[in-house]
Amino acid sequence: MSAVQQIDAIIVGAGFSGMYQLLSLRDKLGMSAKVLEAGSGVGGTWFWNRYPGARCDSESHSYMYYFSKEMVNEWEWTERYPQQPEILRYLNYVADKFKLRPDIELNTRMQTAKFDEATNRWLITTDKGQQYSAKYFITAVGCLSSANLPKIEGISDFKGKWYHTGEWPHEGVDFKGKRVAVIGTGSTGIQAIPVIASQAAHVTVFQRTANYSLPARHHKLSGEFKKYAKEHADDIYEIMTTNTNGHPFHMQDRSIFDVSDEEREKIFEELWAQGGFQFRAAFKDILTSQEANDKAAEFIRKKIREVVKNPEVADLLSDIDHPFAAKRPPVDDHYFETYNRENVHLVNLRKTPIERITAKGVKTSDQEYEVDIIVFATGFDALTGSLVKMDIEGRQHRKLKDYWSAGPRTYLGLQVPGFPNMFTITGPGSPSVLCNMPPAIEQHVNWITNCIKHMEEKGLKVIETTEASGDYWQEQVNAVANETLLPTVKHSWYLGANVPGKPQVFMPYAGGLARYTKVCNDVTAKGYEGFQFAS
Ligand code: NA7
Repeated sequence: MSAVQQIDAIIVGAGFSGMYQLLSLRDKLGMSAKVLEAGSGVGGTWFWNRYPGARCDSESHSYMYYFSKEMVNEWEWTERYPQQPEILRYLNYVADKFKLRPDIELNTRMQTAKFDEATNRWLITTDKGQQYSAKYFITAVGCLSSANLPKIEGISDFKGKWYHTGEWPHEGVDFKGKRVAVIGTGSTGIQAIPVIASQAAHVTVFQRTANYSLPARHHKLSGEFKKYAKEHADDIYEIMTTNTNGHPFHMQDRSIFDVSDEEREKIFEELWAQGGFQFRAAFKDILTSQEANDKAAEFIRKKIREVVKNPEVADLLSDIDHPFAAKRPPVDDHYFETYNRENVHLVNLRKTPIERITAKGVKTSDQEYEVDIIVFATGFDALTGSLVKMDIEGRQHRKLKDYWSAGPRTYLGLQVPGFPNMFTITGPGSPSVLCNMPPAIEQHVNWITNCIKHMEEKGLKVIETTEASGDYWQEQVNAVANETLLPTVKHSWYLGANVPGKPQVFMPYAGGLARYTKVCNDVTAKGYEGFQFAS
């Protein structure tokens, strides 16, 4: 162990949130701060998720920071939806442009973080033997960063290779001539399957829950669009930060029943041809009224049946058991078309569940599928997984993982009762995964930075939230979720249902980014209502 280094803030994670937090504390407030990052490079989610077809479902001109006009003007995206390598290049460009690297410790995993009640400081240790004493401890670990590998019996017996999409090998995987099993048809599986099918000899897709998906209609960005996005950056950002999901378009202010059947069909057709999440934003009640949702869902099912030539396969793909967009809706590049390929076979796990992995492949209740490679596109221990995996101890030796054993409890998704001076960027209870992440991250980092500025100016030593604030916010999170169809899906990762044994609590704040931002601003205006300070 090396000597304890005194520092103002330790930040864990060098993705979108950790890098902007570092920049904000260091360059705006002139404080000392360090980022601890387990990976060998910056990028967070985009450093680890390198599976074939990995892209963002937000449009590129909205999937970026907006805090620097110079950067918005300088950086140039090439495609409508950015691919993983391009996003990683962007984040590396940001690290270089703002000279962040000297304050980022790569290949360094935070081991323990303990709040010392005598000094009101966090003692943080790393796997490299470093020790830091920091006034502020900020988690920037991402919402979808803890891979969920299902406990299917026999994985260690498998003689071929297997991979989880969220921990993809940097050298890539050669699928040429290989028989591949893909388990999982969430956003990741839906992105990866068409690309793997175009390379492999054969792909068997194991589907447990059929999924809606919207076509992306990817294309290279025209010079005209790039110019438009730069010239209208302020307007675009204004739209992104004043709507529900942080995307660069507003939800239409009309009910699905305000228009005739013919008109609705025409609107859906146009948006289907245009591609992307604009489809979801076509009517304001798609996610709040089951009857409205049924109309959108039926349109998508019809589209699946139009695209997929084999009627049995089309039935399987369109037999969807939940409302549209009540689970995270994927955006795809020729996903349903892929089932028209001769080298792709779909297995219905609802009828024939996986029994085990064998030496040769995947055994379901009715047959063994022999494969060379298994791809687990089985998602993440979302929102809380990465936080409870870390050894974080607050007041009176309260461990975060114990405190959250019945589900996450936060105030505004920003602080946890009993964990003073600790902030959680896009933590559970904030809009996070229900939102385009960069504007949600900027809002959180700006709020935290302003709060710290306030503390430093006033000479305050401690900020902490209370149990009462945690209870209050939990009620708010549940109340806004219950305004939507989101909690009606019992097998969703929004509720933690994808990880066996995880408490099932609706975790993100479903009230939308604009409404949430107003709540945070009101809290500040009322002298940080719900928080307590000590000097
Ligand atoms: P998701 O959306 O959690 O999808 C995981 C998929 O894996 C989903 O189809 C699951 O079926 C399936 N799954 C999980 N465990 C199993 C087992 N044991 N057997 C069979 N199938 C299984 O994760 P993604 O990575 O696709 O997307 C996560 C987010 O990343 C995404 O929403 C974007 O925000 C980016 P299920 O639906 O649970 O029946």
